[in-house]
Amino acid sequence: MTTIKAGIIGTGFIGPAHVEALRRLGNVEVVAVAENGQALADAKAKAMSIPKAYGDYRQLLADPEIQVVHNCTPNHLHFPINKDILAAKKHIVSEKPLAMNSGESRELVRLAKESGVVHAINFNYRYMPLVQQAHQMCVAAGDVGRVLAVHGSYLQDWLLLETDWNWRLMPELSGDSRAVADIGSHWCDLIQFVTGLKIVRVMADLVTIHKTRKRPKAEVETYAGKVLQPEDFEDVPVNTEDYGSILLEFDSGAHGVFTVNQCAAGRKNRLYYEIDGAKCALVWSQERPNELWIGRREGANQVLMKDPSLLHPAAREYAHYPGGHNEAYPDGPKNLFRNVYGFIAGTRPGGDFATFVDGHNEIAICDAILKSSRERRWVDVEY
Ligand code: NAI
Ligand code: SOE
Repeated sequence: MTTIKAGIIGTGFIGPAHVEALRRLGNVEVVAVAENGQALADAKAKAMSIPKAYGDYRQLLADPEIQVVHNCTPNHLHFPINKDILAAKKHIVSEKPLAMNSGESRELVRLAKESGVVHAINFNYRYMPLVQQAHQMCVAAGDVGRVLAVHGSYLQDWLLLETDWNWRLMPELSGDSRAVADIGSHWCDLIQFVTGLKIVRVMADLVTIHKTRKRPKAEVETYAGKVLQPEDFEDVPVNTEDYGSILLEFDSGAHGVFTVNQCAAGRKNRLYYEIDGAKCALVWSQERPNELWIGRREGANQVLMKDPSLLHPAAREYAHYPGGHNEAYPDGPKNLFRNVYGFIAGTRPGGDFATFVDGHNEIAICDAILKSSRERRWVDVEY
């Protein structure tokens, strides 16, 4: 088996998750990381036993050994760095959201098509076994029947307190939308993937719960282990949404609604959807990823536990362990990267991973949601 060489730009939370997932594939070697400065790059490369460390991502792009580059930097760097990766003619896996607005993401789709490289975006939740099963039940097998309505939510509590702080609270780094762009992006991508339907119109109500937050005056890392005092903070106005509820219309005429909230106590990473079909309903929650609830009118409801022997054949290859041996968050990116690198290696046909087109589609929805919230009316999505 030929080994494919990869480089990772950005090694905060998600960068190391990419490294770990790639290492589990067996045919990929992560040969370099790039960080914001040489000292950080050296420290992260050493911690992960990665041979090369670059203090500027452009050095990584100039490295002829590297075939695939993963962009795991904060949102404002997705557009410029993705552009440079494409110009360097490297295959690319970008973190979401693809860019800061649909003008940028449209441009990236154009450049990706021109460059001829393989392009993918980490909508990781698509690749969990029971999400694939739900997709098969809705789209391929016809088990669910016509989708009548959809609802769901993506709830977290890590920004519940006014003292919670992160770069995602700064629009210049994160974008004009926060909760919708950060987690609503996953929900919209997932519901469209599972149902095979496209969101065409939205009506949004976005709310900033904490209009002012208390930002630590020094880098949060430097406070590790220290109990913060009132004088350690400064008041900062916040303009992006903590909470949003969005009515949806799909291209089939079906309607739906979802809520995002990053101030929902006790909910850690609860991506949840419920699909009401003409034949049955499906419910899946990211916090209980090994269970798929199937609701029926004419018979008993069921909970399908993840077990490869019980899944549709096309979903089975996303489940790597027998029933009762649970698979979860880290397995989503691993399955995605298997599909992407398999396509690059010529061992898979492609068509089974989210691309920059999906990344752009999600941003077009996000732009429409922002417009709808500003203008207090239904808005068509302009893809
Ligand atoms: P983070 O803040 O933990 O990490 C970002 C890293 O990028 C930091 O190590 C920072 O030093 C580095 N960086 C900043 N400027 C850089 C530059 N010029 N060159 C190289 N590195 C640079 O952020 P986190 O949580 O890892 O998020 C990164 C991105 O990944 C975000 O866009 C986020 O939306 C996405 N994400 C996606 C997830 C998923 O499930 N698909 C999960 C978490 C994050
Ligand atoms: C923070 O809200 C975050 O890490 C997002 O950025 C990810 O995309 C999501 O998967 C988990 O939560």
